[in-house]
Amino acid sequence: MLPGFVEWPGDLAARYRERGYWRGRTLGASLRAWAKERPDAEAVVDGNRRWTYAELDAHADRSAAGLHGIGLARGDRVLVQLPNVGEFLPLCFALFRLGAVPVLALPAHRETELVHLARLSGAAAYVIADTHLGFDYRALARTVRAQAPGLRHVVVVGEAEEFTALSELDGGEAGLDLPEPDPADVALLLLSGGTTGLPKLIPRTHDDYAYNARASSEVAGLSAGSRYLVVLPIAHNFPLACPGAFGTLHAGGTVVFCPTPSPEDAFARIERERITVTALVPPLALLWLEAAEWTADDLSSLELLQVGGSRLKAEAAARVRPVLGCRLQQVYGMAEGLLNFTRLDDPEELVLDTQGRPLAEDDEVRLVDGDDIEVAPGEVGELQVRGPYTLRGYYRAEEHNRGAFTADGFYRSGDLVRRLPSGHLVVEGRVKDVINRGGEKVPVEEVENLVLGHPSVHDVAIVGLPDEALGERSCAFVIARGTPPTRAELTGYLTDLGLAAFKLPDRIEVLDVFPRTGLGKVDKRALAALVSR
Ligand code: OOB
Repeated sequence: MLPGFVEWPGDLAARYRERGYWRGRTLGASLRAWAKERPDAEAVVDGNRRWTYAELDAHADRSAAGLHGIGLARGDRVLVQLPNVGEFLPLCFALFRLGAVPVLALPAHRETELVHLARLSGAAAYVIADTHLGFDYRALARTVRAQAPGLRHVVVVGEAEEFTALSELDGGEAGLDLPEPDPADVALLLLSGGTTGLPKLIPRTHDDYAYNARASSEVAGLSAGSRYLVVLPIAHNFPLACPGAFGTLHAGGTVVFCPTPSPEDAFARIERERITVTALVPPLALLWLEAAEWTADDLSSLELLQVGGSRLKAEAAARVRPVLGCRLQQVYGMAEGLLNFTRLDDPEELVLDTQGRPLAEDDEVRLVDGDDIEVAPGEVGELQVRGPYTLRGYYRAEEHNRGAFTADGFYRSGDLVRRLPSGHLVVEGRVKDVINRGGEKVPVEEVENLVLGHPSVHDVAIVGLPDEALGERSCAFVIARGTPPTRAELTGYLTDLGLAAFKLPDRIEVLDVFPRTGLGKVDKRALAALVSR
């Protein structure tokens, strides 16, 4: 097993196998089986490029051979930072077949995150696109490599400059006979939304992630006729496997990549590719609902819209069917594992007003108070969970894990949740300090620490403020040292440090002192109230 991976205890692992959650098949072998079943069916579409299942399978083999050729081997970690491009899939399956472990960074991440991820994962290689939406990832790779010398290779989709082109690695023979990785071992590392400081790494095994994709595919009603549009960044758990790309391939359907989430790009593809299903975060769903009112594009092929990542308001939920002409499925999930879905046959009020119920019968969900005691039925409590696809520990984070899990192995989600008699959950808030900016998670402590480095900042407290479009927006309350910094100065400073744009404070307020709680902690509630007044 990958050193640093926290395994499930033996009795639970045995139960998950016995009950058919874990089937002992790697993700690489799954693709082999799908390709055997339907070699000529369309698997992947990116613009005018199309791969059948057989082509995807062969492409993954060639990439595996090429990556093996530059010295990548079982257990190596590979930092992957790609936008929504078709190459993402053959690359991932190539790594799965090698037993190398992709670490899935988001395209929005910059120097701060990438250096941290490269060092924490000990990655041997870094895969990027040449440019995307005007940003040159090769320049980023140069900076990252200078600070993370463990990165032996930079592999580029597109124009490689001094680095290695992925197409060059793909060009060889596929006839490599690789030993099959252990299905119980780590297949990939996902990024946490971030609670304290920089992102943590979430190990997902072949067994658990295959279940995640398969069961999600069933609960979303996917079939061989399904055509899934990848709108959210493919590195995120939701479009990757809930059911996303992997769940669509499991069902025998077609995965279509969309380069940006704009209604223009997406609607054109929905019409042209007869898209049946996609997944959005609430702010995008709102944008699509607006745009759909006037679009000339034909969206009639859409059957299902999944929305998750942050709380969808009931009023917006109610507009999905009348405006987009498709069903809504709310999804409350986390990269750490647990997924909740509203079911396709749920009564309307549950679909509109709840965030769904757990995917697996063996998802053990409990709602607790501050002393870890279960709250009374119907009361709000912090959600704790353990189950067949929920992690037992972050990768290489022994100390953090002591606080993030209970003694009996439940993950403390930090979400405040209420349970209805039907088992459906309603997300009411959070106990952890994260701003949920329309599904993008801003780890407050990380940003505060960086802001504190600015010469004109004496102290800072970052708070989420309610926002009509995004749900929450970030406001940095600053106590200045000398002349207070403007927002432009501060965001310029943070951008130069290499911070992702979505983490930049949306607003700056300068104060002389912070309100404090009885314990002397900065009173963030009072800060938020200052602005709303
Ligand atoms: C998804 O995953 P992450 O890891 O980016 O974020 C997880 C956190 C949850 O703990 C919760 O705080 C929030 O995002 N969240 C929601 C929500 N879905 C996620 N809060 C309210 N309502 C919802 N529907 O965001 C994610 C992963 C897989 C599928 C869907 C979303």
